[in-house]
Amino acid sequence: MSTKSPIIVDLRFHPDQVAEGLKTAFPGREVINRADPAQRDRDLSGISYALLWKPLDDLFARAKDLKVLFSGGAGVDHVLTLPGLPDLPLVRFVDHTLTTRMSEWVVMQCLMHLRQHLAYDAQQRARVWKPLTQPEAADLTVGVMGMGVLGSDAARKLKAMGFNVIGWSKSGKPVDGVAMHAADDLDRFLGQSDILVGLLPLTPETRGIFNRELFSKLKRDGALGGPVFINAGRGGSQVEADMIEALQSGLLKSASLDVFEVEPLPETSAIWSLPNVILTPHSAADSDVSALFAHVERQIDRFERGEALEHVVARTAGY
Ligand code: NDP
Ligand code: OXD
Repeated sequence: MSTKSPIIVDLRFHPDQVAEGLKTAFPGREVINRADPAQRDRDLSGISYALLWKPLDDLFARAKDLKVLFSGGAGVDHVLTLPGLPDLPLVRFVDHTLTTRMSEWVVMQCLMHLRQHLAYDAQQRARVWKPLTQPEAADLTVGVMGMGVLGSDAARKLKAMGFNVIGWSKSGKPVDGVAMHAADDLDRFLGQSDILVGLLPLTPETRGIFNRELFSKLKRDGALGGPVFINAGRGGSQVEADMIEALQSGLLKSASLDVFEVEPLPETSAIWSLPNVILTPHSAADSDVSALFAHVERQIDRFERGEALEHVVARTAGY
C-alpha cells in the first residue's frame, strides 16, 4: 500500500503518451488518470494534488481537498479562467525540454525569414532558379516581447546566430547581453525591431496587444524590406483581423504563427492561405510528458518537505 498522497492527472493532450508516461511516473504514488474513462468517476475526496490542462468540468466540484494545482503547460491563462478555480498555489511547467523546443522554433522561424524561405519555396514550386540578395543576421534586429524563461533563452540563442537582439518586458529587468526595454518604452523598442517575436503570456494587459497600431510602429526600412511578426505566446494577444490586413497590405512583410485567437484554427480562416505566412499548429514547444511528471513529483517532494514551491503563478499578474 502506497503511503504517498495520490495525484489526479486531468490532461487533455496526447492521451497515449500520458498513459505510457504514467506507467513509470510518480513512483509509490497512486495516480487517477481522468483521461481514462474507467477512472473518470473515481472518488476524488481527500486528494491533495491535481495536474491539469483543460480538465473535465467536474474536477473542482469533486476534488474538494486539493492543496496544490499544477499546470500541464507553461502558460496558465487556461487555468486561471476555469470556473470554480480554488484559491490554491498554482505551479506552472518550467523545464529545459520545453524551453529548448521553443528556442529551436523561434531561431528556425527567424532564420527562415532571414534566408527568404517563403520566396525560395514559391520559386521551387514554379521551377524558378533565381538567387536573391541575402542580408546577414547581423543586419537585423530581433525584438523579443516577453523576456521570461522562454524569451530570454530564445534571445540568447538568436544572439549566438548573430542577430542583434533587444527585449521588452513588464519590468525591463536586465537579461545578460540584451538591451532591455520596460513596458513604458514600447514605441522605442518597436521602432528598432525588424523581426518581432511574441513570447508573452495571455493576461488582461496583453490581450490584443499585437494590433494594427503596434504593427505600424515596427521598423520599416531594414534589410528585409519590411517587418516580420512571429508569435508563439498566445493567440489572444493578436488581433487577427488587423494582422491579416497588415499581411495583405504590406504593413507586415511576413509572419510565423504558432498560436491563434481560436484553436484549432478554423478551416474558414484567411490565415491558412496567406502566401507570406508560415503556420504551425500550437506545436512550437509541446510539453514532454515524462519531463512534466518529473517536474511535478519534484515540486510535491519540496512541498512535503516544507520547502517553498517553485514557479508559482502570481494570480493578480496572471502569469
Ligand atoms: P514567463 O512568465 O517566464 O515570462 C513572461 C514574460 O512576459 C516576462 O518577461 C514578463 O515580464 C512579460 N510580461 C508579462 N506581462 C507583460 C506585460 N503586460 N507587459 C510587458 N511584459 C509582460 O513565461 P514563459 O517565458 O515561460 O512563457 C511565456 C508564454 O509562452 C506562456 O505564458 C505561454 O502563453 C506561451 N507558451 C507557448 C507555447 C507554445 O507551444 N506555443 C509553449 C509554452 C508556452 P517580467 O519579466 O517583467 O515579469
Ligand atoms: C504551454 C503551451 O503553455 O503549450 O505550455 O502553450
